Amino acid sequence: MDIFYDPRQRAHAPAQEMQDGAFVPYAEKPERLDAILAALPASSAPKDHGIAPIEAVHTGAYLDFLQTVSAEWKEAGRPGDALPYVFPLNAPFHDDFERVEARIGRYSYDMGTPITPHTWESAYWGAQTALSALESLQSGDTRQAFALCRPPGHHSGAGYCGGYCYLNNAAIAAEAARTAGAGRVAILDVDYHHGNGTQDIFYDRGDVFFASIHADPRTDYPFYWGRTGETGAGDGEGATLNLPLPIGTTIEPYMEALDTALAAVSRFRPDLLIISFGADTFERDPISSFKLRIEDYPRLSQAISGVDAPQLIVMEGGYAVDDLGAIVSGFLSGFK
Ligand code: Q9C
Ligand code: ZN
Repeated sequence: MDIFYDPRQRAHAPAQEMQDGAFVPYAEKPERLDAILAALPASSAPKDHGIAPIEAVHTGAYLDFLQTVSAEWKEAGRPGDALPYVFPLNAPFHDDFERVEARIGRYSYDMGTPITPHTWESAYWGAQTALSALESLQSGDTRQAFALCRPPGHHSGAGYCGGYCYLNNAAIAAEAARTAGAGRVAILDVDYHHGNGTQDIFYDRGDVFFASIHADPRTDYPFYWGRTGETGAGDGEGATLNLPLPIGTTIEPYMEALDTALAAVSRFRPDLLIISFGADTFERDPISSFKLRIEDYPRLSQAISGVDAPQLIVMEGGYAVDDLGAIVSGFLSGFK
């Protein structure tokens, strides 16, 4: 399997996030990459595919914000990483703010996604990592490729960051594949958390199928997306499938949900399958509550391998740093 990684993804290192009423150390840290890399064979550096494939998914105003808000925060004399505290919710959206606080709330939905002077650089190379892994599949000699992306992407929508995510790597790869001629792309999201950004981006499109297995949003982040009743809209009606599972879920019920998701993916007959892979379904993940074990991960990938399409694996979450190497290498080992 071809593996892609760029060390510039390490530069983004926020100090802390707001959680449950207190600032806590940032869980999505660069050491995650070191732990995964140490368990894998050699990787390739990505090529620079430029900004166009990123602009095909994210709005110009949001991309401008991501590249400038950290400097604006510093110029305003604010301490630490840029972090919002006020959000517009149902207010009218404007772009002419004279306060950095207003601008950052406009493009965020939580207080867990700080922006540092290096966030853009890391997120940019994360997207290029996904695009380069896609390119290796397009050359046709391999059936799977792994993009070791960081920061993760699946909570980021066309015009917002959230949930440690800034650029939606899986969506950027899906859109690039469509542009390059793939008629139908399926995205299977097996991170612990619902992939709300990916769902949002493709919600009204019938050419990109989105299936997600995740913690029930009634009990878990991101809370406001991921119910079974969200099935797509317009041309996309029926092209979104949400399979929420309860706290404490073990491998057997997880496999049942996975079989349901894979049957739907196969019925869609995709030309490409993108897997948003989170290692945070692991039993000792520090912020999550499923009960998958190290030895369960090859079972997931063996089942996913049965889908008749080239497969691009994109790294999302997973925070049990000491176990990440074994989880990811186990997951990759099950692909056939
Ligand atoms: N007490 C990803 O896995 N904070 N993002 C949750 C839990 C946000 C996770 C706090 C979690 C975002 C890519
Ligand atoms: Zn997650």
